[in-house]
Amino acid sequence: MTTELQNPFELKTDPQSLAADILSALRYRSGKDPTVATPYDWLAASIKAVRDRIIDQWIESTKETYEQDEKRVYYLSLEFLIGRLMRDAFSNMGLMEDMRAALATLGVDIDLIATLEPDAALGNGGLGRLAACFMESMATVGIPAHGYGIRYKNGMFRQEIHDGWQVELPETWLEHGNPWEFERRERAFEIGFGGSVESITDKAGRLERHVWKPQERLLAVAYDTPVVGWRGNRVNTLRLWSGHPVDPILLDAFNAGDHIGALRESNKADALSRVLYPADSSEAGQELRLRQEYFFSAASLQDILQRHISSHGDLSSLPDRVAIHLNDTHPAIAIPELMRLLMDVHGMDFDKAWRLTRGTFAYTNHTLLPEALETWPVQLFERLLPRHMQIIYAINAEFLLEARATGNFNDQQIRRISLIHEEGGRRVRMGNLAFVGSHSVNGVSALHTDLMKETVFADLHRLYPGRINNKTNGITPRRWLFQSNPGLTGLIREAIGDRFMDDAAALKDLDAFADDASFREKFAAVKRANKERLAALTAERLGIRLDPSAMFDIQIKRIHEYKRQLLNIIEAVALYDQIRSHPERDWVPRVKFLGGKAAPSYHNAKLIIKLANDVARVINRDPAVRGLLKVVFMPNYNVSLAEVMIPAADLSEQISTAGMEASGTGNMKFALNGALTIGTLDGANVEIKQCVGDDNIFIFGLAAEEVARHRSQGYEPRQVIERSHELRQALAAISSGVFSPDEPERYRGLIDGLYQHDWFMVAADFDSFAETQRQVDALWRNSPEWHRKAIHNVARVGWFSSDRTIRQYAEEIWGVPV
Ligand code: 26W
Repeated sequence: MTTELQNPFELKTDPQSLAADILSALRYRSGKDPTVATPYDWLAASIKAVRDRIIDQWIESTKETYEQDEKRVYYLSLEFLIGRLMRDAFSNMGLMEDMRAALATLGVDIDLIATLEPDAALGNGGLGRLAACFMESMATVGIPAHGYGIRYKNGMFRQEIHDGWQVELPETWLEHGNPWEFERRERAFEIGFGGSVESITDKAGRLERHVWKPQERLLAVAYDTPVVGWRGNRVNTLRLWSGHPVDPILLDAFNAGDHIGALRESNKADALSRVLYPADSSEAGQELRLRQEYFFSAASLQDILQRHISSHGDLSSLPDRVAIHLNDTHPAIAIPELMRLLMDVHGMDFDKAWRLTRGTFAYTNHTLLPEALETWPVQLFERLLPRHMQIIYAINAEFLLEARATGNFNDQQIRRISLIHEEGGRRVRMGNLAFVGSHSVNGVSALHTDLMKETVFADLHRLYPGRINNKTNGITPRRWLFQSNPGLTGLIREAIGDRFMDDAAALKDLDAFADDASFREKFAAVKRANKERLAALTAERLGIRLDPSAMFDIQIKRIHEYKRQLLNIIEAVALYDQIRSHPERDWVPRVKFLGGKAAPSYHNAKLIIKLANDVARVINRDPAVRGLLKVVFMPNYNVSLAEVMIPAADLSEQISTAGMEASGTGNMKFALNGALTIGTLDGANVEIKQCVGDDNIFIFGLAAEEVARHRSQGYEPRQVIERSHELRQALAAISSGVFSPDEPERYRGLIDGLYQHDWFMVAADFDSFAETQRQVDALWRNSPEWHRKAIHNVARVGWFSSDRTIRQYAEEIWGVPV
């Protein structure tokens, strides 16, 4: 029997009580009264009023987990791309309307203060955003989970566009404090680096154990943020680590007059959680990055083991009670770290430690791009983490023996699966380490998982068949429909009731309304209103006036050659040329939006941003195409901007070179908000097509196996370009400086690359893309048909809810009941 203690503090949630609590928070926590309160004060007070209600639920959730002795999930990720939290939390707690009313009685507009909340941009792109969607879904479906990451003082950089070029500026998201987080000073763990390894022997001289004596030490201090699930059912914890010095100030040095040297430790510790690496694919091969990876993995493991021991006493039951998930290889160092803790600290032998470790870890791969597969120089590893390097060698010896014993691996194949890459400077392969140290390895779309089996992990898949599995990505409908598109959400509720709000698959009921003319009109009116909102934002930020009745065609994502923003821009140039040459034709008015950040060191990506801006300037000024074509590069693309742009899209551009986008999740967000997709058969596009039906999506271009065949059998882009008049003209214009009269040679190299190798198949796919765009135009002219298809998209993508994805992880990987 459990004794149900009533919470004596239970807080009321009517607008009057909320208003009273907002005033109380303003007065007693910020020391302000309404006459002097700034909008930031109102924001903080509002958050705190709701936060108190969340805490009640938070404590309940934690108690439940302990009492019912449930298996816990730990999601380790170097990135959490959260965005704003206020709307999310208010809406999941069911307090949005009451808070709106409460604030209104105090003369405060909730929508106004909502825009003051900074984005928590602790991630680069898809991988980080997925982690944020997963955190929300784990709380929603009721899984006892913790997210672990780093509390970066500077998250993703702010992008400004100066004269068309990307300029990176630090984003100071903590400037006004962070009312969502709780600092847990007492939750601090020591982290070491460097030093040496001692072997302890018994009296007979037999090796007893190894002891790592690190040379540097610092503290990881926890900061907790509550994560509220839908309808406030469960509240989980996102625990982010911050680096702190063991000795904040070296007094001896200070007293000796070395005032700067005295702060050395402090600065070193601070550096660990200073800034997010802004690279989402190219190798971030710097020492600080490896230090960050170890720092947060080691802190998280100490925390996890401590919690496990306090409730279970002994580590033998670890895999039965704990699932640790590795979001890509960034936390893969946790594998040798757990081995070290089990062997060197808890005295287990290698075999037992290895069994427990493999039973506990699971790994998700998010990319097949060779340059994004992490490897670290053995030398660096030995210097920073000498004991881990020994353990990696031991793991390697063990598993290569296993591979040889099968008789299925020749020397060359053994070299390929080894954890150590031996050619040209020895390096540790983190992907292989994550693979062999986990009981499950998953891809993020059906195609990506198949390609994993056929390419990067082909040999390891042969050795451990059954370990690779697929978990197609998903998105949370709370943020990406309910909060970002209240108009559409309201319309759907009117039509099919509220069931879809708890089960996204129930959106299916909307299918029947696609043939209902009056519903289609209301659907179109919602889209129109969302487009007006985006047009207003564009006017405000860029001074560009847009006609909301034009087709809004949007490509927003990180700038990368494989994502092929260049293909999109070249097609815009070709269209521009066509409109000028044939003004008499019946052109469909279009606004082409682009947005996204380039890694600061990625030259071509930055050049593509400049090209987008150069092309936009010329086209937008040309009276010959006025009202027919506009190009807009939206600066500083982030989660909050996505929330405005996605609901306003008519056409979603998902045009990566087939085989290169692991999944994509923007593709899902657009479809859920009623945009039609133009895309390649890549990533999750393949499964979106299966769900929405072939007639409700525009597919073009080479398939993945055709891309592979082109690459292996020799592909001559020059010949392709010679054959396509439109493409040749567009490339000639860009290459000769039509869009860069101030520096006519600016794009010569970029375009020459297309002639010479065209690795990303821009030329190969151009004609197919352009032709498909004209089919898009044709459909646009038939507005009822367009909206019919758009409604089918909304109705049929419920499967891409991250609740579904998380349930699959829980059942098929973590062994957690849902
Ligand atoms: C070494 C630096 C680095 C940093 C981040 C390498 C690679 C990454 C990530 C794997 C990049 C990423 O965000 N990948 C994206 O993950 C999404 C979620 O699964 C997928 O939808 C995208 O297709 C994939 O590009």
